[in-house]
Amino acid sequence: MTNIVVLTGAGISAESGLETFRAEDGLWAKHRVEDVATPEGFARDPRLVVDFYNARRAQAAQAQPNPGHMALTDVQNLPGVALSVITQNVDDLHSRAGTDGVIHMHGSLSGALCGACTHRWPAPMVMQPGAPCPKCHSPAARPDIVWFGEMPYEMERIYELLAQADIFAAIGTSGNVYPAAGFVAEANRQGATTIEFNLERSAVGGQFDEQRLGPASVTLTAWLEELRR
Ligand code: BJW
Repeated sequence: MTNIVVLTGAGISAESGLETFRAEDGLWAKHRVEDVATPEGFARDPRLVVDFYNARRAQAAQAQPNPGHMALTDVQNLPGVALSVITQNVDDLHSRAGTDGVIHMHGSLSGALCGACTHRWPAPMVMQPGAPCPKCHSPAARPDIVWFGEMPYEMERIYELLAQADIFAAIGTSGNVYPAAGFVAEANRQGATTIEFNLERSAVGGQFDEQRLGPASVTLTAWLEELRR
């Protein structure tokens, strides 16, 4: 059995029409990260933050999985392969492409989280700031998203997967945000072969054994064919 662990970022969903963060015309060119992706920003102006995620939830619901997402599902279904997908993305395009067991380390647009008691429940399409938690009734509903300064989800499980990986692949991520940007170093340390799929070399690109440059829809489809042989 070949254990493959994949880390995906905004680039894999770009061909589905969803904006990346750090492109010249990306999300961080239009919104101040301190305002919309930190707990302090949410405390200052919950309406601004909730509206930002309401708009992105609506966009993600309109988007469709692309051949890059599909190729990963096909890799997961190959005999002799165990594929785990860790995504930094908050859209649900991997699951809608049929990939199982996706780890959403930065949370999900489909979730709501109580800032008071940490209860989680499915988010409505349009969240309201100050909505009550269904469990503790505090007016503390927020999007279930991991903001800067907060601990990403399932870190213990992720490091267990990296320790068992024969191949680690990072797809469509700029390597600017930690701890995800540190996974390649950990996979190298554990002896995995490391491959980067991106339009260009990322900030941590020099740490990978191999680079596959081009749109993920093309490079992942080619990788699938290679693994099939
Ligand atoms: C294509 C393509 C195509 C385009 N095909 N490719 C100093 C040093 C080290 C760390 C830190 C530090 N100071 C602070 C930190 C920690 C901080 C951090 O990393 N900051 C950096 C900015 C330096 N990290 C955190 O705070 C994290 N938590 C943490 O560390 O907890 C530990 C802790 C907690 C408390 C106390 C002490 C310790 C949390 C990080 C949360 C990130 N959240 C965001 C927003 C929320 C989610 C959302 O709104 O969607 O997550 S930020 C944003 O960046 C989002 C993304 O998931 C994340 C990564 O972005 P990604 O996916 O890489 O997108 P882009 O746009 O950057 O890149 C797209 C790539 O695709 C590009 O390379 C393109 O070329 C490529 N591409 N089309 C293939 N068709």
